Amino acid sequence: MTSAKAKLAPAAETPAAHPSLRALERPANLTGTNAPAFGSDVVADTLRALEIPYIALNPGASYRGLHDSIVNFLGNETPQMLLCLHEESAVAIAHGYAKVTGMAMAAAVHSNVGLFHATMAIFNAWCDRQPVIVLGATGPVDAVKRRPWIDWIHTARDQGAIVRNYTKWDDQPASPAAARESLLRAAWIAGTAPCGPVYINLDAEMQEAKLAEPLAPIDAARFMPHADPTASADLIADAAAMLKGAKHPVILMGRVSRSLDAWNARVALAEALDAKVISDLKIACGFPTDHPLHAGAPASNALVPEAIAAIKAADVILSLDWVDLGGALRNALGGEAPKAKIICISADFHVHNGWSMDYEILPPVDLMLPTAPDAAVPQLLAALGGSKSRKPAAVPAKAESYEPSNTPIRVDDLARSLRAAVGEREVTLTHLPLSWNGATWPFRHPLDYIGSEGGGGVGGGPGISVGAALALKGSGQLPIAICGDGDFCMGVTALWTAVHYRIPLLVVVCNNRSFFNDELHQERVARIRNRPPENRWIGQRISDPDIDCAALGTAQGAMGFPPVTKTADLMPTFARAIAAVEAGQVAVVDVRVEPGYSAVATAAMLRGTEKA
Ligand SMILES: Cc1ncc(C[n+]2csc(CCOP(=O)(O)OP(=O)(O)O)c2C)c(N)n1
Ligand SMILES: [Mg+2]
Repeated sequence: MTSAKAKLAPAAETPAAHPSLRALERPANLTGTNAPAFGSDVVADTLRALEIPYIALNPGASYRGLHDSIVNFLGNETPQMLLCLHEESAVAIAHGYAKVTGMAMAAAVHSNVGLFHATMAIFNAWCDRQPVIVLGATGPVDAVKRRPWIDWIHTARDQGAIVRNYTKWDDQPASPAAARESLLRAAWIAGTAPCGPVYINLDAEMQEAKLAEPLAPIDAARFMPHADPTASADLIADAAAMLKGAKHPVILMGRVSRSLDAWNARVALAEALDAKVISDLKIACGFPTDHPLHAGAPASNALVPEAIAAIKAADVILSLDWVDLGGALRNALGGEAPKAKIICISADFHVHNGWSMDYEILPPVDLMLPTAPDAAVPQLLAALGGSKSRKPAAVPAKAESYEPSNTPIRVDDLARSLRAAVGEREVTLTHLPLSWNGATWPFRHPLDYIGSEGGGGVGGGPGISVGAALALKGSGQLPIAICGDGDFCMGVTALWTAVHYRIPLLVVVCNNRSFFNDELHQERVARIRNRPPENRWIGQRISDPDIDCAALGTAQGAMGFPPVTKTADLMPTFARAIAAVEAGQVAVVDVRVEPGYSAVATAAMLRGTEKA
């Protein structure tokens, strides 16, 4: 199991520490002081001790002390600043970085107002159980030190309250020594499973005051004890015995790491058990989706019929930290209690609270292993006597051939053309739109797909993708974000940060000129009420004028490819865009798709309206 300590790998060893990026925005005429002289120097020094590679930020006077310390005391290195045009993208970038690396980088947001902007992205990271260290500021807390007006409106009694319900921990340290301890604790808590965002609010006065005396040095690594949850040998043995006796076992593939070893262990476990495996596009891929044991396609907003049939037939269900186990059972079985015995591997309950219902339905569980799948799967495999020698499954060719035509574009055409254009390249899908059909793009490696935004907050796609692309820079992996037009328009300015810091990324806008998901909701309500469903588009369509998404990309400095309206034009456009990304650019392709979701997803959203 990875310890919180191991997750804090030196910046130089992370894929993000790319020399071309580090060469940017070098401060001039540094005085070369190496001892912290101000409160904020201590904060900066601690970020360095934690080997935080980047701090994505939008600036503000509340943390001008820290800003100065990072630039002029640290020399803008470890952490290096990544300027963002919106706090939501600053946090989303840190979130995307964590999704790929499993490690926290920092984001800094100004006072209460910057934090207000950051909230949705913090919520997304919270629901996605990803570590992010959010720094903020307030004050001066001492009222006599405040400037008139602005310092007063930007000081709040309990600023952490804005995000306390969807962070793992928050603090407002009152001295440099307390700030150092606070940062160490924050990094440790954020990086200990179940991971999540943390928030530290730094008093402006504390940052700007001269240090009265130097702080005694500390060894940051000693404050990061390994604390990930583990399961006892007895529980592992009980689970192995239940699985061994199963005739129709099913594995629900939930939150797991991006480790290839852990991926291989899950494949070995499924093969040893001959278990059907079910996965979901809400979460990063955890198992090859075209493996013969994978039941149908991964779920988009609904389980596919093969997955439902597998759950119905199951005698033992093993949930590997599946998001919403109770919901999956209800989807498959209606209200019926499952006949299958349920083994749940999850430590998620440690972060459940009374405010956010992201803990979902309370599921029936016959055996609980309160740990993370990455730790338990190899133990289970060993208890089962290792992997079964099984004829390896025939692996289909990487790219299927696809014959385009002159017809309007459906989302499946976009997927097939993009896959064909990508060919043999190693690709990471950093985001997928709600309209995606999981059958169109198989996942065969843990970096093939990093999952959704977590909290269902539309607008997270571009920022998360920039953060993921930052983590992948220089790795040889081609990052591709496929965003709905609604998602893209809300988060597009994150692309400026990617262009500015030379972070290559391909963004494909799946542009149906609508907040289409909600058209289906309006259709549902109209049908139930016996009202005209044809009005579903009003208040939903983003047309007249259509948004020029390529131009929005160009405005951020990206290479914009004007609207593609025919399937025949998709592949050549994607080929040019991929070439641009491989040359180091950010490319945006605006694909005008026909509104519509897959048959399974549409049926799920309109279910129950047939008789009206
Ligand atoms: C911040 C936020 N606002 C609104 C919603 C409600 N919502 C859910 S899906 C959706 C439509 C998103 O549009 P787009 O990204 O274009 O995807 P499409 O549904 O068209 O495929 C909306 C508005 C949300 N989930 N999050
Ligand atoms: Mg749309």
